[in-house]
Amino acid sequence: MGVVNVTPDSFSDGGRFLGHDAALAHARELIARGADILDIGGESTRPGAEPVAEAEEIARVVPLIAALRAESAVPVSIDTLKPAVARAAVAAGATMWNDVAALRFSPDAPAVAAELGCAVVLMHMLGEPRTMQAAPHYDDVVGEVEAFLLARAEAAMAAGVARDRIWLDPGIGFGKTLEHNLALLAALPRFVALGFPVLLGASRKRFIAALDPAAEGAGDRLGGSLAAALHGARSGVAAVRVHDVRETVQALKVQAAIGG
Ligand code: HH2
Repeated sequence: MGVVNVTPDSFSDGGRFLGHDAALAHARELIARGADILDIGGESTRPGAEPVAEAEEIARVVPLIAALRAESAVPVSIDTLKPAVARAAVAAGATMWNDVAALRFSPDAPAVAAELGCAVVLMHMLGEPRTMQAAPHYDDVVGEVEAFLLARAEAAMAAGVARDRIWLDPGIGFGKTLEHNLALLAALPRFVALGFPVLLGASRKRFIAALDPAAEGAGDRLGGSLAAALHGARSGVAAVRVHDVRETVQALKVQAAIGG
């Protein structure tokens, strides 16, 4: 799963059009480099990121999804907290809702997921993005994340989401210390054993810099990202959410060929 962010505010002169064109070019590149799924997001979930209004988020992601649908069969996932954005994205051709709030952001989220009938990624996050990294605490991080994910899967199914549409994600970096992230990574086989496809998002995350303080910025975390992706694949995860698609595909091919 290749990450495509549509964030026009990251360009000096702003403007939705620049964001759209750059994101479309990036998406095409990720497809050419071997992505099996594209995860498109119009709102950053980084701690301290500015919230984006619903209409603005829709205006960012829908034209991109529609443009991709017109030229490619690659499945598209919409990375959003908001049911209205998921609805608009699915109408434009997305087939997966990646919700880092696991359908908790709004009360109608589970019912909307059921109605849309798309695949749904339920990710664990402690609290909300603004505060999640403020002294996260667990007595048993693996047990608590597992219980949370199973409870969210139950809530989704109770609202009518089909069991075979549900994916789980332990949420690396979302309200976790280095030790929590490492414990969750080590426990991936336990999450896989729950019987739902597991998505792992470890690419370029800060825990890599914590283990390698010499790393210079998020772009200098490729080695750690590849190590995590290979570990995820060996643990049986169904997909890895990554920025460096070409390098990850190559690493996974070599590991698979060796038979590890
Ligand atoms: N991580 C980010 C965003 N969405 N979704 C899932 N299911 N799992 C993840 O681990 C995950 C996710 C990280 O987001 P952000 O820090 O905003 O950066 P980017 O979108 O560039 O990865």
